[in-house]
Amino acid sequence: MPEVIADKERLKQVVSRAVDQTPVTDIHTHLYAPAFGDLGLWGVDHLLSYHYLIAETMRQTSLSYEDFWSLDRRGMADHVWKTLFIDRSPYSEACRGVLTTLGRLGMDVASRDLSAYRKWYDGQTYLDFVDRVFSIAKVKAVVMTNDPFDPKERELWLRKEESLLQDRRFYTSLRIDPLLYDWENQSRVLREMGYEVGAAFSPEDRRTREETIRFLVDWGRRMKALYLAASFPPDFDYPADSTLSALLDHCVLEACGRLNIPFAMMIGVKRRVNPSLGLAGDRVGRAKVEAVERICARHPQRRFLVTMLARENQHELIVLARKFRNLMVFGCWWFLNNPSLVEEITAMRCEMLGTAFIPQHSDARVLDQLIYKWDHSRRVIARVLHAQYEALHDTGWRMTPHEIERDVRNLLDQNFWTFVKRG
Ligand code: FIX
Ligand code: ZN
Repeated sequence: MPEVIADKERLKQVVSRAVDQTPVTDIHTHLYAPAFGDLGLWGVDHLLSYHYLIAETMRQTSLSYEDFWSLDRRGMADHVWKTLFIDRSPYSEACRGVLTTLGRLGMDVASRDLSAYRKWYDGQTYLDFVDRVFSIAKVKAVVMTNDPFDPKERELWLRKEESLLQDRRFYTSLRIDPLLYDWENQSRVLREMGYEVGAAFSPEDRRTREETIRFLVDWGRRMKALYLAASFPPDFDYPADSTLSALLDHCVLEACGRLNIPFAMMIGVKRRVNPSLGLAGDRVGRAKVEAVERICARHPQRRFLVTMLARENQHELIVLARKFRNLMVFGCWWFLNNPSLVEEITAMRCEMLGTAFIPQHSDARVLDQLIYKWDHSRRVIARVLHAQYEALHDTGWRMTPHEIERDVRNLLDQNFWTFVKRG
């Protein structure tokens, strides 16, 4: 007879254990498999110079942007460390993340000894470190963000495609923002690669349309992409009288169909509000959920993985997901990846979508960040799920550990794979 959970103490134990131990598929990261060489970032200096921390540092320093950017990686890390960790208490989410990471790797964060942390990293080899991070974070697979418009990455794909795909923990996604937002320059890149596209995009131009699809399908196949992806500004509208809307209708979704993969839409980022901050210079804006409604309704055969950046969009997006089975809501993206907001959003999703969503992705840019991003998220997800199961228990319904483990496995891992493979 399988165990039936009789009391609340045991219930709490089972939920915490399931959320803590279940291996995760991290569906959106900016990490790279070791074969990508120095595109893959790791180590304490990269942890400290993460763009989330640069944004926080630049509010608290008298250093000019120019002087900050003229520092080398180590110099930036030193400056962030002094500004945010020594001269002030590092309780922001991004600061605490560095400490969770170093601590879980076995370093003594109470020592505040940055040179000791650097020395610890000097003793690591990257390949072993990848194993160590995946094992501590209990991440079984990550999806990379692969950009054929980045000349360095493109060159690697053209030269050594096979070896880039060898590490089975790193999956690929084909990121296409440059094509959607900078047709003028990127169409030139396509032509250089042998795709006969015009200098302006017009859906009436059959050759340009077909050649763009051919490019997307070729690269989707070359990369074995699990999905195509792009980010969208707050004012994204669909359908609209715009190149973006035409590209989506006539090329991107057609390519997704031919590749039989979903399209991931990350909506609500206004880029380069302060260009002096580099990657840290983007902000959030409330977007139109109607655009998502119309794209899901107009393309019932296509599948959409959607995350929205504004807190204000979360409730509407969840309601929309109840209407469209071709819409899978995922993650608490970027400025939402803070415990208070993850808790609120995850609770709403549980209440309205049951187990049919993907609670989180890490967006890690530095390999080591997998440790803290998943550690912090798991704690919140466990808290929220525990409240859900406790309320269920209060009705008189009784569960087995196996049932709870099944649900958690779906949330942290299988929902993504089922959605990707549904086609
Ligand atoms: O567009 C994206 O994929 C964003 O996640 C990034 O551009 C952003 O810089 C980031 O790292 C957020 O976590
Ligand atoms: Zn991202």
